Amino acid sequence: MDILLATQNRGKIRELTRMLKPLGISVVEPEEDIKVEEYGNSFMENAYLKAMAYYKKYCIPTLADDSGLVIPSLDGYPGVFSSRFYALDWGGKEPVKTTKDQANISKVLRLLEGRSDRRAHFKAVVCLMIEEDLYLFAEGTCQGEIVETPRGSEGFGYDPIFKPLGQERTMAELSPEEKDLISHRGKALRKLLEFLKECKSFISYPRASMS
Ligand code: ITT
Repeated sequence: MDILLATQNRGKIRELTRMLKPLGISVVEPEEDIKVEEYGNSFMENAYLKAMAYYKKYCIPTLADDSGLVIPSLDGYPGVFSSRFYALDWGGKEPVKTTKDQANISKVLRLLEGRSDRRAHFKAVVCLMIEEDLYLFAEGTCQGEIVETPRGSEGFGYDPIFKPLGQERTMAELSPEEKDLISHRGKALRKLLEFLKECKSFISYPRASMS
């Protein structure tokens, strides 16, 4: 089975590929940068918009991921704005000194300065579009808190400031395999794949019993 990854984010491509490949699924990376207007108000809406835009171009089963960091004490921000939080007026724009990820992190740390409630969770919604009118969603979350100083160099995005619940290390200090086991993306993807597996055994059951 070939699945197109509907994303331009290298971190997501790395993670999705390493989870899908061992299952015999070959991953197709988009050859061009498809611009998707992510105007949805939820991760689910945006995942659908991305899956649809890429599916229309390639016409093969397409997997999109919309995800982000939710911080209750910041009214749920960065949320669906996670990738461009640094540029939002909300909370004040943050200058990009090195990378956008770095600017996003600096803004979160600035806004949380002096706050005791540092709870946060990552959320991912994956959308597998099999045909234009046949698609599935699955959701995964990972609870944790925001540390005061970034640590670690694995992963991407907000990983250096996110410490998952029950861990002493930040997400960026975990190995790739450790992250996949507990991450929002890992949970959403496994849920989707388990459902597909169950569908397959459900559909093959009557045929098997007839032979
Ligand atoms: P595509 O739309 O092309 O998939 P994107 O990076 O713009 O790429 P999103 O709109 O879903 O994707 O934004 C997700 C952002 O949330 C991402 O850029 C990170 O800043 C953050 N994020 C999501 N998952 C993360 C993870 O596992 N670790 C750290 N940060 C993450």
